[in-house]
Amino acid sequence: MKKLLIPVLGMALSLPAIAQQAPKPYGALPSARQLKWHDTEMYCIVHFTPTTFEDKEWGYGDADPKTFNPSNFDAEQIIRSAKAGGFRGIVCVAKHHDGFCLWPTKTTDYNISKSPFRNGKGDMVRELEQACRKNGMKFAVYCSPWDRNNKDYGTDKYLATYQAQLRELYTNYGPVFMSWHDGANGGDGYYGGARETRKINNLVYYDWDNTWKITRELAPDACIFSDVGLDVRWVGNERGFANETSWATFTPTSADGKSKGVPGNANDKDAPTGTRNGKYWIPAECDVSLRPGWFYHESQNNRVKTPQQLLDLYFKSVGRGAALDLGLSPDKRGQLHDIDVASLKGLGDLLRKTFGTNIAATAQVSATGSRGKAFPVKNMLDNDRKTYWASQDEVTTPELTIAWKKPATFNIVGIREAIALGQRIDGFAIDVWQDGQWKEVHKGTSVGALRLVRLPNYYSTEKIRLRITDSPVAVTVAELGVYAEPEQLVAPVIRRDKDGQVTISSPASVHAIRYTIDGSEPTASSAVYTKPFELKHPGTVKAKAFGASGSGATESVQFDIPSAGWSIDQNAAKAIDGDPQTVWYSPRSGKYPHTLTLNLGQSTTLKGFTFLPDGSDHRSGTVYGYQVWVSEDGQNWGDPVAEGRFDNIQNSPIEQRVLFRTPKAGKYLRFTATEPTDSKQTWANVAELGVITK
Ligand code: FUL
Ligand code: CA
Repeated sequence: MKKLLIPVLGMALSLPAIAQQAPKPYGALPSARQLKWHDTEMYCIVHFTPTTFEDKEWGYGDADPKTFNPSNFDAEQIIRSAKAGGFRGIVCVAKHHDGFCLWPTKTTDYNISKSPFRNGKGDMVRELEQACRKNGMKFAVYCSPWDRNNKDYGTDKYLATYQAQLRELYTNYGPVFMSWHDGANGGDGYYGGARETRKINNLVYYDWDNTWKITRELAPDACIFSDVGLDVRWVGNERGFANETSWATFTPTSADGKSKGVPGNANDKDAPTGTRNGKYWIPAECDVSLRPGWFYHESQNNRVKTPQQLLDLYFKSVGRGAALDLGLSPDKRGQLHDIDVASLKGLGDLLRKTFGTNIAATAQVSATGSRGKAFPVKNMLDNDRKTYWASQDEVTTPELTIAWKKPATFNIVGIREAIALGQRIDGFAIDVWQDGQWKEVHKGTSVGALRLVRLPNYYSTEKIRLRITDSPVAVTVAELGVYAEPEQLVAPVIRRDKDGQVTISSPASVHAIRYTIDGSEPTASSAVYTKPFELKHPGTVKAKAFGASGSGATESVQFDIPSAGWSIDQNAAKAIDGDPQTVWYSPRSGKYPHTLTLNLGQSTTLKGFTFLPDGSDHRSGTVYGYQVWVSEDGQNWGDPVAEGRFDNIQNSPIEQRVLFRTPKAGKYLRFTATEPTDSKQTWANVAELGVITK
């Protein structure tokens, strides 16, 4: 099928019909090296340096090289685990901010030859590179510009060292598919014993124009990654997703928009979306770690992302035309922990089961406004991104219909544009044929390299329609996919807002969610959830996913009175808005204790209180010790009604329910955080504060 392009071009020359010619390219276009990068889609970045042995995230640059002593480093174990997860490449952190080089560099003594690893004869960059080549994985390098060990950091001399390090890496370990340039820059460090803070002007210090000339010269196939490209942009967060609308084109600038952007000083806030009709083709990479940190910490073994969480990130990165760069953290042995290995394998299995069969391939596909025989609909179903269907020049809102003889069940639609001709589509809609008519089930925007639409429900239907609703020029579709994700009967998520509206959703597509509000277990005859409902009094909502193959785990949430009509001091509205995702943080400069006073609007007999901490990976200032008082007038508080510690809240940041010694009536509740789980974090966070009346 790859040969198809050649006869197409031949025909275009021999036939007079203009319709047989390829559509004219539109806007900024990808280079050949970027097209190859788009094919890669998912890769991993590996952090393993003396910092691992210090249990830190940012080494200071003063660790003794002798501490870098993995007991059983195994590059193959790392690479094969990544491959089992469906990943196609590895970015090797050859030098992190601590300055320690994992290869025997000539540029500094602070390198692997001074460590006990392989008796000072080791080269970890080489071992990872060879394991990649052997296993058919692409290889790339990360070399931190910021170097907290180098005594010359901040001077021109260091720039020459950094450039020499890049030369060594490109020359000795190439070809590399990416060169990864971190924006983190300047600050305190060891700096050869100076132990001081060094600041650089990141707009000029690294002379990026000339530094990247070295990349182009010695690693012509490498996509340069940084906050500003040149080839691939940082998505602007380390949470692993692009915006739902995410353009591959981008116009980078400095943070203030006044000059040319550089790594560490760029318009990162625009990066999740990119720039429609931007100056350059600079698609996004979404970097996120498998664990909370980029480095291994034993204390985070229970916070490894699950296969389902990773699949969700896949949809929000790769499925939005970007790439997923997942951080892997070898432990002190120099291998991935069993939990990490299992999670990767779990993701790979889910991806294979979901995308292994394109249901559209067995369908009758038809299109309106087709360009002609040289761009047939079958080009969308040949699993080849270079061949494509196209519309006539004047047809900018074509429709594609996918029809089966017997109803097919699906929950995912995938669309790829022929991106070599630019990003063209501005909007699209998906319709499903139901009860003798079309029903719109989704509306979308950008497509580009890939748009995966994961619908909240499965549909069984004889036909689906993809309508392109907006495009400035003729449309191209390189691939069209319809898939059914293996049903994952995961527990639903139950939320109630401050006014008492209950919403139930499922993290994965489901056939139906059934629920109860009387505390009983949901069964196949319980009510099907279709839209939010009201629950203004205390009660327990239980919900469960029901599918073709049985039912999943029950989620149960006990609600008390809703927080409508409550008020709180310290600008802490986020602590009583009913939304666990919004979190009040006390000022970082503050000190314990931290106190919040809640006004319930009317006197109520209180039996206890509930406390929810920030549950995100980026949480800090988790409250450990507390005291609570109740008062009628907000003046006279008496003795505390509860005091103690939230056990294990650091590792398990779930809702805490505490009953008072004896119930007490009052209009006001005062919550005092008396100590944090980590004494260095002198601030407090509160995601939700509530009361128990029942
Ligand atoms: C960040 C660095 O500061 C982290 O330590 C990590 O290397 C990540 C991939 O990039 O900016
Ligand atoms: Ca194709």
